[in-house]
Amino acid sequence: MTTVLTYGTFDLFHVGHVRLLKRISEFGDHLIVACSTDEFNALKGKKSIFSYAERAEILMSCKYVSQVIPEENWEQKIEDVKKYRVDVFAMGDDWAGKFDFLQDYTRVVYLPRTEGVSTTQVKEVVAAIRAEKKQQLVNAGEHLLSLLKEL
Ligand code: C2G
Repeated sequence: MTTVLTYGTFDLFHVGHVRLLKRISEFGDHLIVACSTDEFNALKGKKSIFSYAERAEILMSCKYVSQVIPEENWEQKIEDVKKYRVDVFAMGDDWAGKFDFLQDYTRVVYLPRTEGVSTTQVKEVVAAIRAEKKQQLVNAGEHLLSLLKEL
């Protein structure tokens, strides 16, 4: 069995995440995703929309993923590589070079990110839609008030 390991928050699961998991799953036959816990996200300065349990459930529903474990700190990677007998550690290339220290323990691969999509962008689109809907309600309310004044 060839085991691949990756780490991430994977909030608002999108096609960038899917394409990364698909590509790294092709390096082996057992892909482990270390999903950032809510507590670790806070350390990363991130607040995810979905909880750790929900993000882990979504990841497990992905056909490329064999196993999900919690990512609780920055320091667990060497231990995880040893514990799970990892053959390939892979991340998107926004992390290129950051985990080269793992080369003493396993193969390290960085793959190109999928451009044009990110969890932050999804949040911004949702926020824009909500703002537009709110403005529509305000406009409708003002229109109603003007009609009432004419009565
Ligand atoms: N990713 C990608 N393309 C995107 C967005 C993300 O390939 N459009 C990749 C990232 O490069 C990363 C993985 O998907 O390898 C997960 O991304 P995030 O959920 O943003 O995870 P991140 O905050 O980078 O956490 O210890 C490592 C950290 O936990 C990584």
